[in-house]
Parts: sequence; C-alpha cells; structure tokens
Amino acid sequence: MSTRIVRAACPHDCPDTCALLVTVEDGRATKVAGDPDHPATQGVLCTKVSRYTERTYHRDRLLTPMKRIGRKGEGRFAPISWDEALDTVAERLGSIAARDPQRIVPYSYAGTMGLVQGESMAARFFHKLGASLLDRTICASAGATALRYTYGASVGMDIEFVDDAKLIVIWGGNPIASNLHFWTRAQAAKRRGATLVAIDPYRSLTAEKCHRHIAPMPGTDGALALALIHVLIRDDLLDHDYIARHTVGFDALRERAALYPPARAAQICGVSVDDIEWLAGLYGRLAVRERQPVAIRLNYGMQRAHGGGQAVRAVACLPSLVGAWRNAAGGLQLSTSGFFPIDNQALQRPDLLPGWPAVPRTINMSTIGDALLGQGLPAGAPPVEAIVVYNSNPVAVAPESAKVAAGFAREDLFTVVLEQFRTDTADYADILLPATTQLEHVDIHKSYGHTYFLANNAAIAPLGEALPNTEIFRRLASRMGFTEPCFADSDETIAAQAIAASDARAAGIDWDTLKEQGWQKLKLPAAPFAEGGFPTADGKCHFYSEAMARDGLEPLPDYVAPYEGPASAPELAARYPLAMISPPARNFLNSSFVNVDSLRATEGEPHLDIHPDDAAARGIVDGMMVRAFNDRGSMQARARVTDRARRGLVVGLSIWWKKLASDGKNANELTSQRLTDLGRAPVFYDCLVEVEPAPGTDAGLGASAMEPALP
Ligand SMILES: Nc1nc2c(c(=O)[nH]1)N[C@H]1C(S)=C(S)[C@@H](COP(=O)(O)OP(=O)(O)OC[C@H]3O[C@@H](n4cnc5c(=O)[nH]c(N)nc54)[C@H](O)[C@@H]3O)O[C@H]1N2
Ligand SMILES: Nc1nc2c(c(=O)[nH]1)N[C@H]1C(S)=C(S)[C@@H](COP(=O)(O)OP(=O)(O)OC[C@H]3O[C@@H](n4cnc5c(=O)[nH]c(N)nc54)[C@H](O)[C@@H]3O)O[C@H]1N2
Ligand code: SF4
Ligand SMILES: [Mo]
Repeated sequence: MSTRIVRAACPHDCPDTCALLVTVEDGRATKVAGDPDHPATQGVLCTKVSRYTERTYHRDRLLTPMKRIGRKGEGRFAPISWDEALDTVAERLGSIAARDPQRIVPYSYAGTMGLVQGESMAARFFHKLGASLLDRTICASAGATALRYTYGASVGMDIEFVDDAKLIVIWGGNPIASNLHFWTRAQAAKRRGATLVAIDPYRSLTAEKCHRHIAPMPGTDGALALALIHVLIRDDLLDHDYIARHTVGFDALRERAALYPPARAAQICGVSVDDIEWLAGLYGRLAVRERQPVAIRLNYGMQRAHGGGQAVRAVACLPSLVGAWRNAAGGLQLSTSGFFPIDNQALQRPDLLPGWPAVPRTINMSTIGDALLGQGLPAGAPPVEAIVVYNSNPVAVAPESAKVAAGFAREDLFTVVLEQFRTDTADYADILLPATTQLEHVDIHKSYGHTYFLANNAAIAPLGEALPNTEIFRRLASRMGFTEPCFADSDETIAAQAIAASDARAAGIDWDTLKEQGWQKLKLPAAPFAEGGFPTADGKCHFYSEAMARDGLEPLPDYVAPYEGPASAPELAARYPLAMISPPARNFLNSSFVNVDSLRATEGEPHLDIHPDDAAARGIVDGMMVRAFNDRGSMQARARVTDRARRGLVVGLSIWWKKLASDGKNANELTSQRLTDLGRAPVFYDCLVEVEPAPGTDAGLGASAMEPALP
C-alpha cells in the first residue's frame, strides 16, 4: 500500500482558511486533518471539513455531464458526453453573443475561495466573450466599502496576537460556528483575564460563553456604536495624540456623536443605558488610561441590514479614537483580505473585454431574481438570455427566493451550472457540468481572517468525468475560438500569476515554495497601524470622508434605520411584528454540506427560535411546526421556544437546501432584494415576519411538547 500526505488548503468561505494535510492511500483520500505546524490552523479543523472525504466521495457527486430532460427545477437529467455538453454550450453562448454578449451573465461566488478555481480562467472567458459583469455583493461589500472609505482597504489587526488582549468585543459574529480558530484564541485571552463581550440580537453559542451579552435589535448597531463614541468623547476617554496625528474629521465626528446620547441609542437598539455606559467605559479606560490592548472582532451579522455600511463605519472609528492600534493585540479586524498582494489583472484579464477600458453592463448578484425577471433593469436593457453558474447556489442563497426560482424557471433562459452536487440551482440547469472538489484540483488561497498564502495541491485524481472549473472554461474557450495564450495557461501557471511578486509584503513568497511548504506568511509588522499608515491616500483614518462626500454619500458615520422596522415602516411592522434573522448554522457552510448526512443529522431540521412571550402570544409551544410568513413568501420550521431569541426576534439558522426541507422552502423565501446603504449588498437580516402554528401539520402536538414533563 502506498500512503502519501498532501499539503492542501480549505476552500470554504470561512475566515480561518485552514492548512490541510490530506492522507492518500492507494490513490484514495482517507483523512483530512489540520496542519499542526500552521500557526492559524494549529492542527484543528471544524466538524464540517474533518468530514471532507464524506463530501468528496458522496454517493450523489455529479460524475458526468448531463442535459435536462424534465421541467426546469424538476431535476431530471440524462448523461451526455463532454463533447456534446461543451458543443451545446459553445453553440448557444456563441449565437447569443453574436447578437449581444451582454445577454449572457456569469453567476459565481465563494463555493471555493481559490483564486484559480474562482475568478481566473472563468473571468478571462467571460471578459473575452463580452458578457455582462457580475457585481459580487452577496456577502461582504457593505463592510468592505465602509472600510475602504475609513481605512483605505480591508485591513485590520492580526488575530494571532489577540491572546494578549484585555477586552475582546465580538460584534455581529458567532465564531464558535464560523471563525473557530479565532474563538480558540479568544478563550486563551479569557483564561489570561480578558473580558469577552458579544453584541448580537441572539444568544448564539458564542454569546452565551462571553462575560456579557448585549442584544440590540437587528440593524441598529450604528446607533449603538455612535453612543459608544458619544461616551468616549463625553468622558474624555480618547487618545488625543493618535487622533491628532492619524485621523481626519474628529470635530465633525464629535458633532455627529453628540446626537446619540446613550438614552437615545438604548431606545433605538432596545438595550439598556447601562450596557452602553459599561462597554464604553471599559473600552476607553483599558485602552486610554491603562494602555491595555482592546480588540474588536467585527463580523457580518450587523452588515445585513439597510444601514450595514454606515454601522461598520461607526464601529471602525472606535479603535482610532482610543489609539487601540498602537498594540499588536488591539485594534479591529473585519477582514484581512486587503493585505494580500494579488495580481487580479493577470488572473482575470479585464483587458480582454471587447471595448476595454469601456466595460459592459453590470448585474448585481444580490438582485438576480429581479434581473432574471427583467425587473429593475434600465428601460430598453437587453434581457438576460443565458446564465452560467459556478461556485454558487443562488436558488437557495439569494434573497427573495420565489423570484429567483421564477427567474431560473424561464423557458427562454439558457442555464449552465458547474457543480459538484445536484443543488437547488442545479435542478434548473439545461446543461449540468460535473466539477472537481478541492482534493482533485490545484489552487492558491489568500484568507480574510489571517495573513498566510496557502497552496492546495491536488491529492487525488478527479472522480468520474469531473473537471476543474478552469479546465471547463479552457475547453469552452477553445471551442469558441479564443486563441490568446492565456487560455492555455495551466492551473499551476495561474497559481503563480496570482501573487503580485513586486509587492514587499510578498517578499520570498512564490508558488514553487508555497506548494512545497503549504503556507507562507505575508511580511507585515505585528502592529501595522501603531503609527497610522493606513492604506488611505494620506495614511489616516477618515472619520469624515471627503471621498464619500464626493461620491454623494453621507460623509460621517451615521445610523440608518432598518427598512423593515417600527420606525421606518410602522404599517408593515403592525402586520409583521417579528424581526427575522437567518445566520449560519454551525454544521453547514452557507448551503454547502447540507447534503452531507452526518452534518444534516446534527442540525436536524429547519428550526425557528422564538422568545417564550412571543410564542405564548401566538399559541406556539416548543417543538410545534410553525409557519413564518410575510408578503414575499413563507417557510415552515420546527419552533424552539427559547429566550436565546430576544423578544421581537425570530432566528432560523441557515442555509437549508430547499428540497431538503419539509415544505421545499428556506429562509430566503422571506428576505427582500433591497440593498444596503453602502456596497449594494443584500439585507438578509432586515426582514419582518409573522409566525403562526403551521396549518395542517402536527400543530399543537409538537414532538417535544408531547414529551412527559420532567419531575
Ligand atoms: N459554520 C459556518 N461557518 C461559516 C459560514 C457558515 O454558513 N457556517 N458562513 C461563512 C460566511 S460566507 C460568512 S460571510 C461568515 C459569516 O460570519 P459571521 O458574520 O461571523 O456569521 P455568524 O457567525 O453567523 O455571526 C453572525 C451573528 O450576527 C448576529 N446578527 C444578526 N443580525 C445582527 C445585527 O443586526 N447586529 C449584530 N450585532 N449582530 C447580528 C447573528 O445572530 C449571528 O450570531 O461565516 C463564514 N463561516
Ligand atoms: N438567508 C440567508 N441567506 C444568505 C446568507 C445568510 O446568512 N442568510 N448568507 C449569505 C452569504 S454571507 C453568502 S457568502 C452567500 C453564499 O452563497 P454561495 O457562495 O452560493 O455559497 P454556497 O451556498 O456554499 O454554494 C456554493 C456552491 O459552490 C459549489 N462548489 C464548491 N466548490 C466548487 C468548485 O470548485 N467548482 C464548482 N463549479 N462548484 C463548486 C458547492 O457545491 C456549492 O453548491 O449566501 C448568502 N445567503
Ligand atoms: S471551514 Fe473554516 S474552520 Fe473549517 S476547515 Fe475550513 S477554514 Fe477551517
Ligand atoms: Mo459570506
């Protein structure tokens, strides 16, 4: 028997980007483990990826190209050859492109975060074709835009130092589920005396383990952050030297924060004045009076509402006000992705666009339902006639799902899906193409939670007839007659092209070393912003942003109320009084892994957490099947009556495959296609609903309700 250990990288959309060691015995991957030597991974993987072989060798892997033989969405397919599949796709795309290539839309996100299997060969292909561009906004663009205006890029503190922090504020994140390796460090800090605070409307797995949990209503974080700023200024808990030398617009920020005394914010957010006074006092005292490291781990939960961008702006001001950046264990981290010197030009080749530097129209992925239905496009805009989906599952993950599904069901839409599994989206494909998993292809990875480049070597041969995304687009390019040399680049060549080697941060990092060693850390100082030096034009933190004023945006951090709430929409709130959020479930990765039996068994079935008072008012008991609904749609779930959900809030952990839910629906039936204040991002957690016992089910006889009472 031959046994090899292959160095690889976790491809999933997770800030931890773990370094993997894959055991291969006689050509079969038998074990996926964390690299014990990689400082970010520390030999530990989450439950999901420890089960990666279960996913790779899953009985439902797509192993041959297929064409649709049933109705769209029905999921009936017949196998065809690669030649027939690629000829069909090339012929259809070619004839549409001959009329207007903008009628073709690529749709992709972070099914793999790899730079090679993500936007490299695929981007080259769509650029050369002249297809519509895709605005990839579905996850991070509200916060990324806010950080760009405030600090110049998505940069922040290095989590590897957070063990030394004295206060860690976990704001809108549930790291036990979604950022495990940060949580390990936060616990180390806790053991060394740090105070942990969670700011989250829901008592998540993480919030319950923090010293204090502050639970604002969803989408109100901007007001909370401005009140913290208010108290820091009122009590002179400020690093005047840092403010003077490394920030812009303090006086204007002071005026803005004056509008948010704690009492006002407490009322907007539904928290106590004491919560605000306590947190601001502790944060300011530790940082300014005691010069101790204070860290904020800012995440995505708070970005998924109307004011998500400005809320990030407001939170991002805090570390500069108290000089927290002076310490390696202090500051703020939302994302580290802006540190990586990536040569996107080389990877994606926008210069191949027919009219470059003029660009085709852009379709926002977050409003794909409307786009496919021809709604919200400018008058006279060409309809979408073809969509090519890879690395994404829009029918499950995009908002206002009824419209997304209706769009994909259009008979006159030509749909190609590159997938590993027959997802909710794959069911709508005209041509379904089998893609390799991470164990079967080569890739290079950056991270948004640490500062290492990682290599992913292929551990095993592709299963069945599956091909890497790159090879599928390479073959399509050849059939379309694209002859530029870049269409012949191998995956390893592309991996090498990804690193902008001229950048000092990449000193000593190259593909050959990387694939040998598995990972290499960027060259960065421990406390990169101890003396300012942010990647803005002037190196300063912009409390007031000239650039925002120029772009027609509110230049100061602000509180923007949720679209759907009693303040902005009282009539709607009267009909749908409960705010619904649908954050990640621990055992799924967005909609990936929902089809892995062992992980789905742990999650059980779709649940809806509801506060005992809200449940009682609706005749809902624990374990009852309930129906959440609003004007956009409905979904069924098993009620969990629990004060984990604060009053007025319901929580449906996500993202379920629709076809694996009892009613064929998931949380995105309820979410809207409205967009955030900055970054054109979706507002998944800005969503009012009503909940009732599900008609015609076991209402009133819920499983746990029938259990005998314990003595
Ligand atoms: N296990 C697992 N890990 C994942 C994912 C997954 O699906 N499963 N998804 C990955 C992806 S794509 C991403 S973007 C990241 C997401 O990473 P995070 O943003 O850290 O996501 P969560 O861990 O769910 O944390 C979001 C928390 O925000 C809370 N929240 C919701 N609305 C608000 C609000 O208005 N204000 C505040 N303060 N909190 C709010 C939710 O209750 C939830 O506990 O995780 C990644 N990691
Ligand atoms: N209600 C609600 N909706 C949400 C969210 C939420 O919190 N609540 N979160 C949002 C967020 S943060 C995000 S990032 C999006 C995520 O949305 P997506 O990026 O669509 O993520 P997944 O659902 O994991 O789907 C990724 C798909 O890519 C496939 N895939 C993986 N690797 C490859 C590959 O190499 N080749 C090909 N061809 N396919 C591959 C996987 O099999 C999987 O089906 O969802 C968003 N939707
Ligand atoms: S999903 Fe995240 S925690 Fe799990 S192995 Fe991948 S990078 Fe690590
Ligand atoms: Mo995401």
